[in-house]
Parts: sequence; C-alpha cells; structure tokens
Amino acid sequence: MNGIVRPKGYNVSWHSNPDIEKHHFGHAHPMKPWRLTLAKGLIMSYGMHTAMDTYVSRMATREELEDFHSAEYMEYLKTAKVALPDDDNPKEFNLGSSDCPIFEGLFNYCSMYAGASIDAARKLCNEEADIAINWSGGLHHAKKAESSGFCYVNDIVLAILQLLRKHPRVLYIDIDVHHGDGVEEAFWSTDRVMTLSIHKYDGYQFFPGTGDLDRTGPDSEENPGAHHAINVPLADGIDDEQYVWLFKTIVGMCVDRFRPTAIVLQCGADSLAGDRLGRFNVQVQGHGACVAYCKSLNIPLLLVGGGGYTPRNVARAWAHETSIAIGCDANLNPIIPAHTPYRSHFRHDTIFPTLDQILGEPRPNKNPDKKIREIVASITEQLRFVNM
Ligand code: ZLS
Ligand code: CA
Ligand code: ZN
Repeated sequence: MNGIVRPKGYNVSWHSNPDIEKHHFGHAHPMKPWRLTLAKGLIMSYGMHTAMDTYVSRMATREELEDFHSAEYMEYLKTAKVALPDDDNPKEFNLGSSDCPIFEGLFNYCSMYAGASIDAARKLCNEEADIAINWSGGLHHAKKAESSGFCYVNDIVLAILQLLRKHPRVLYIDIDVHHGDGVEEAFWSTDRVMTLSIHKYDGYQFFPGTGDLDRTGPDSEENPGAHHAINVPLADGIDDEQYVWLFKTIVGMCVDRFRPTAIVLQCGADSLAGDRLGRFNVQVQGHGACVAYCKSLNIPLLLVGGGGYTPRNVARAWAHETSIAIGCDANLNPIIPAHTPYRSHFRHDTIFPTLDQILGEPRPNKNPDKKIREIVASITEQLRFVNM
C-alpha cells in the first residue's frame, strides 16, 4: 500500500462513477472514457482512495444543466437518436458530427460527468474539502447551445457557477493542449472569473483555432470582463523546463493581481509528450508540478480532467496528480504495483513500468526562450489593466 496516510486537517474529495467509464464514442474515436478506469485502477492500487473522501457521483438534474445550457439544446441532447456520424452534414447543435457523435447513453454520460463537477464545487463551497477532484470532467469546449470538440456539456462552467455563489473571484486555469474556448466565452463579460489557457496555437489549423495572445476579453469601457481572458499560445515541442517556468510565472502574476478565492485547474493530459493528438513534450513531472504549484497557493482548488488520448499516460498523470493532492507523492514507489488492474497496458515501455516515465517520440521544440519571455511581458502589461 506504499504507506498512504490521510493528511491531517486537510480534506481531498474524489468524485467518480464507474458508469461514466463504460461509454463508447465509437471504435476509431480518440476520446476513450475507459482511460478513467485505467486511472482509477492505478489510484486504487497505490491505496490513495483511503486518504480521500470518495463519492460516487450522481447525475446532474435538467435544472442544473440549464444553469448554463439552453433548454432546447438539453432536450435535443436527451432525445437524440444514435446515428452514424456525418461530418459533411452537421446536425443541430453540432450533434452527430464525427467529433461529437451521438452514442448509446450519451445524455447519462453528460449528466454524470457534470454532476460530479457540480458536487465537487459544492464540497469546496461548504468547506468540506480543500481540494476536490473529478477526472471525468474538464470538457471545456461545450457552448451554451452547441457541442464541440468531444464536449457536449460544459461541466467546468457549471462548477464555476456553483463556486460563484460563495466565492467573489474564481481563477480558471487550463493546461489541456487545446484552447479552453467554451469556458473563456461563458465568462467573457464578467470580472469575477479570470480565465487562463495555455495551448498549442498556429493561427487556425490546430483545433479550435482560437486563443491568440491578444484575445484578452471584450475591450470596452463598460465591459467589466475586459482583460480577464489570458491566452498563452505555444508552438510544438515545449519541454518541462519552459512549461513549468511559464506556468508558475503567469499563474503567480494572476494570483497577485486578481486575488482569486477559488481556483479551478483543468488538467487535460493531452499536453503530455507522446499524446495521440497533442504536440508538446511535457512530462508527468512537469504536468504534476503545475498541480503542486496550485496546491501550494492554499486556495480552495477544483481539479478536473479534460483531454488525453494515450490512455496509459493519462492514467499516469492523473494518478500522480492525485498523489500530489493528498501529499503522498514523495513517498510513492514509482514502480507501478504488481496488482494494478490492466498493468500490461503500462508495459509498452519496460518490464517494470513506472508512474512517471512516459514513452513518446521527442518532438523538436519550436518555442525559442525569447518568445516565451515576450509572452510573459505581454501578459504583465495586460494585467496592469485588471483592477485590484
Ligand atoms: O480539448 O480538428 C477538429 C475538427 C475537424 C478535423 C477532424 N474531423 C474528424 C472533424 C473536423 C476540424 N477537431 C479536433 C477536436 C479536438 C477536441 C479536443 C478536446 C479536448 O481535448 C477536451 C476534451 C480533432 N482533433 C482530432 C480529431 N478531432 C479526430 C481524430 C480522429 C478521429 C476519428 C474519429 C473522429 C473521426 C475519425 C476523429 C477526430
Ligand atoms: Ca489549454
Ligand atoms: Zn485537448
């Protein structure tokens, strides 16, 4: 069991539901809810569940979903019939495209991952948890009345709306390799939520094609949301050293200026090296260092999942990040326990697979240090316009 002990006076709540993991987007689709089963197996084989308050998440109600989504879209999502995806002929609300297929149990799947994020946020509001975790959430592209990029219901927006009932200011941070456009757009016009997304950006080709440095919120005198959207566009191959330095520098500046009373961190694991859809060279250590930095701020923290398309590495990252949340990361034996379910999936690399070593073709780093410093300079300037 690696001697996992429950941290004294510090509560971590873990929200999951095995029913979520059983859904299938379709044979060739990169999004595999089964990666959550792999992550859960790893977390439990280390005994980490014994150090957290664990909850089987419930389905969000229609009323809760309609806190953000339109009633028409939710009705359509609930009644949509399974059909072959058709990209050339986009359906209503973008449902039924190859990115967002209609599959068996779709509405239950969405209600469950949303219910988990809402409950996790409520644990933070009630001060029953210091950190709340929902690895099945983090579906940041969904819009009020549109599915987009494998996301149908925006659980992050719903969770932030819960946090705003109690918290004056929420900082949203998104380390998925894709731009967190749905969350940014939802809070575009308020100064109570600051959104920060770090992502691959190349103008228009890489999905969703938004998130340039100068996209900072609607710039008008009357709009309180101006300057509250922060975007960090990066090129392929960024490594741990640059990524973690950027993360700490920019998050540090945002916290100093905005003084959030709660933080939501979307931990999309497609920013890891070797991801099937990603382009970065971030390691499990670097990805986890972002979580550790947020924890060190001692502000109520909601951790959600997101992308991640090489399941064994997604499981590694989220298990490692769970260990950081409960504070046992330094004591874990890096060799994956022999009794871990599906252990053979981790053995692509070595006979003794470890939690932190991932195999991935190193991608050439196309991010000169000068560019990284220019990004920080530009955001420093932007933050001067945020009222303290
Ligand atoms: O952030 O790039 C696109 C849109 C297209 C190209 C792909 N075709 C199929 C549809 C039209 C312009 N979509 C992206 C979406 C990425 C969403 C990331 C979600 C998140 O990580 C949060 C959860 C995209 N990239 C790769 C694919 N789609 C993709 C790759 C392979 C396949 C199989 C299934 C489906 C069709 C063949 C598909 C999509
Ligand atoms: Ca991102
Ligand atoms: Zn992504």
